[in-house]
Amino acid sequence: MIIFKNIYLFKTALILLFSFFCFTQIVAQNQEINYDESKVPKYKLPDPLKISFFKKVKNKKTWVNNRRPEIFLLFEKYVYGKAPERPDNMKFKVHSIELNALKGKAVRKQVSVYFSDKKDSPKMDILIYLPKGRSKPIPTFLALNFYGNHSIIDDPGVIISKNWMRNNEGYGIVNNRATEASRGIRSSRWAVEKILHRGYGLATIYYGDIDPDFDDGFQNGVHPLFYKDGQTKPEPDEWGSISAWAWGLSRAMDYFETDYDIDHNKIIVMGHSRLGKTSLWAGASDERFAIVISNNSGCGGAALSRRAIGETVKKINSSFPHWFCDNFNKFNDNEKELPVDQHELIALIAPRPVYIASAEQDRWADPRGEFLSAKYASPVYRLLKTDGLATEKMPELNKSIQSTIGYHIRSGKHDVTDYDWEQYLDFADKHL
Ligand code: GTR
Repeated sequence: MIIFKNIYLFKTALILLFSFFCFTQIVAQNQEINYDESKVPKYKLPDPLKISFFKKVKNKKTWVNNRRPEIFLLFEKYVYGKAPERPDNMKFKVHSIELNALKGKAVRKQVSVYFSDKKDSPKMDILIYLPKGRSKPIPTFLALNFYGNHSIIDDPGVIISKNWMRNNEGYGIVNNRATEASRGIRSSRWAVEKILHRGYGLATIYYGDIDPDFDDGFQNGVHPLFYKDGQTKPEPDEWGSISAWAWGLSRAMDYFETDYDIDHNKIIVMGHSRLGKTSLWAGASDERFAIVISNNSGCGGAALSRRAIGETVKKINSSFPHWFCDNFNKFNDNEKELPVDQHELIALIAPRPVYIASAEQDRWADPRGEFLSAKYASPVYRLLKTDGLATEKMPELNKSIQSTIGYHIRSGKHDVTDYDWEQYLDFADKHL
């Protein structure tokens, strides 16, 4: 009886001890997240226009031939990871063309891109809407989506994605698969009619077609296609999921180059949140994209890493170990050692127009850090004879800056709204 009692007490003590340990861990984790501007560590950003300690980049030639490649390689090696070239045996298949989609307002195409010629090759499906009755190739927005092509609009003609998807009962996603109930569930984020009405096309791809967004040690998605003999996961400087999603955007661009209805010289790559990080990396790594748009991209996107406010490098690497390359872990709680910061990612897009959008309540993404990246990329844009960002101070809410680096901070939360799309359409009108 005494022994029984002691074991019982021992167990209770263990449970209490364990609960206390978990509690302190949670408190410690929450304390790590800083939202207080006065607690941002003192930081010094790498200068995109300094080639070494002594040498300044003074002209376009040195930027293009020396400094830009240097910065690009650093991002590739330490942040996103190196992606392979376009596969030689890639195939496109146009499945359907509907000339009277959306009550006769649009042409709808659905195209598959097969990443290899193997029978069970991974593929991605591109859904394309183009305004009707245009005689010239159409400038087109390209954006990845989170819940399948069928989720962006309630159009019964869109093929329902069959791939793995994060469960979400409210969105009709059951057992990690989309259902009929998923049609149009994300339509509030896609101003399809507005885009078409303004004379632009819209192309979208489910990002999970390229790499499903969970950490499986890179066994699914496109990664295994490129493993060398005996390789089972990417090397520390090879592509994580963001780099793979960006690579997929470039493969869509390969298709656009073959489609005469689409103006492949006027492709605007846009993305929200993790897909905003992706659109920036796509724009930096593939200069065929004419305009790049980042909507609320935050840490690892437009926000400066060294500010360590809201989401930090350590936090993002522990929540999403598959997004960046393994080398990025070296900078957990150690942002000052990063050989680059995110203003240089924006600079890699120069002189092409880039638009960065923040949301007031999206403090996790550090709106101020997103603005500062735009600002500190400006010297490179100016060196390349554009106006860069035409303001020194963060603009007031809902006021769009439409210089070659565009920026706004909208009221409201982490989201994509019609207001955001209206600014992007004006920006495209102005700069294309
Ligand atoms: C969050 C993540 C952010 C952002 C966001 C999203 O959980 O911390 O970096 O990417 O997800 O993509 O919706």
